[in-house]
Amino acid sequence: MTTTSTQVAIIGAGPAGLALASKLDRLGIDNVVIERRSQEYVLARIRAGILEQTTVDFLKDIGAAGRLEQEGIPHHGVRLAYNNRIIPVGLGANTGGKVVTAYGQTEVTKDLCDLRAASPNPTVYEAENVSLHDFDSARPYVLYDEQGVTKRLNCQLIAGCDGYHGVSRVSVPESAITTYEKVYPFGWLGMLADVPPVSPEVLYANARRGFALCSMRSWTRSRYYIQCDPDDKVENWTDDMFWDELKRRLPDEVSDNIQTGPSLEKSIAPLRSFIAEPLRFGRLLLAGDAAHVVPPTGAKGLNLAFSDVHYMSEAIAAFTGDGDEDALSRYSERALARVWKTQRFSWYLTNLTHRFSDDPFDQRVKEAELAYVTTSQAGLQMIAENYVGMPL
Ligand code: RFL
Ligand code: PHB
Repeated sequence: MTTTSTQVAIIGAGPAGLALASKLDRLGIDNVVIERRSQEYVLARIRAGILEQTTVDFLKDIGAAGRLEQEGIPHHGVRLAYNNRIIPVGLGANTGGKVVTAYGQTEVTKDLCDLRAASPNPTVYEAENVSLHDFDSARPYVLYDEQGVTKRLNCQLIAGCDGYHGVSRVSVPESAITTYEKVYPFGWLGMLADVPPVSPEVLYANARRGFALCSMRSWTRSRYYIQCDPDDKVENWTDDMFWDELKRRLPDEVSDNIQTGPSLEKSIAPLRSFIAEPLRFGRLLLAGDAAHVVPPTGAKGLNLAFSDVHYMSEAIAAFTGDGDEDALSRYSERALARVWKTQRFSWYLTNLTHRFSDDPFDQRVKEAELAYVTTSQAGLQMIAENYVGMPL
């Protein structure tokens, strides 16, 4: 077995792990990233599309925003649709000028990988049997297999950035962790197609047949979603079936103008709300989907990963620089305060826009709530403030 050491072992090369690695590079803190999959696999995942300003600022700060500044599309508003009507919700107008930016997670990950490629600190892809040890002591370490050889990485801290299905959170003894979970009785069927987006801003539609969402990756590439059965299979949906169902759920003025075309990708994602508390276990810190999952309504998951990394990098700097142990616990408190508020908004918007049952009463109450929040200044402001993201 070969043994090496670093200051921070980062588990996972998704957006949270790569963003943390680059931030630590800038702070002069040594780190190693250990990822289970290949780089090609990581770069092929199609997920989020909407970045809060704080996420854009973070990417600028670490020097990963060059392409984003050229290609990202600012959205000054978001749209809610119900009962064949579209209600624009001004983001800038209701938040003193804040906006969100359409720029795919795939592109963010590529930019972060390119930045990482120039780092003197290593990234290990296709690491097998990753396991975390002794993080309740001052000498934690990580074991993993690389091309059949077992490696040991000694470190001061472990950052668990390995997503919902990762090894970090489940390494914590059950008695030390509290989890909260809500699994929704539906999923999202997503489709990517090279057709111009029908709506210049993200449109969330509550329809009696179920939720639909119109988004974009560029002015020539659209991303659409429809609520589906969580056990449904992509193979059950031809492109024509998808387009037909999408159109049925959108107001006439949208469906009459939608341009259809062959899908580049289709996938089904389950929806859940999940939080693990705290985010610090001795020398192990959790960030991003490893610690919490939000339903995608509201576009918050990726953004939460970045706000965690912002708080975590401050804590790591205080710990490695000044030996400030308390900073690690403050990380957990600061990050969780923002996570719970964001979790609330994602849950709220999911309830407001999705079909949970066949009961017409439920649907009418949602329509009444939509009528209320979209005609009340306070309601519009609440949606806009949350959509652009809580301040750090
Ligand atoms: P990731 O992206 O899951 O990355 C974790 C990485 O860890 C690796 N890994 C391991 N590595 C080593 N050892 C192990 N044992 C490991 N186990 C796993 C994995 O291979 C992976 O590379 O987590 P991270 O970095 O925390 O990032 C979170 C975001 O990816 C996620 O929150 C967003 O995609 C959520 N999300 C959205 N977020 C937004 O902010 N805006 C959106 O518009 C948005 N839309 C979405 C979404 C998620 C979706 N799906 C598919 C769940 C739309 C969808 C459909
Ligand atoms: C996306 O563009 O993929 C997207 C946009 C808004 C959401 C979720 C996903 O709430």
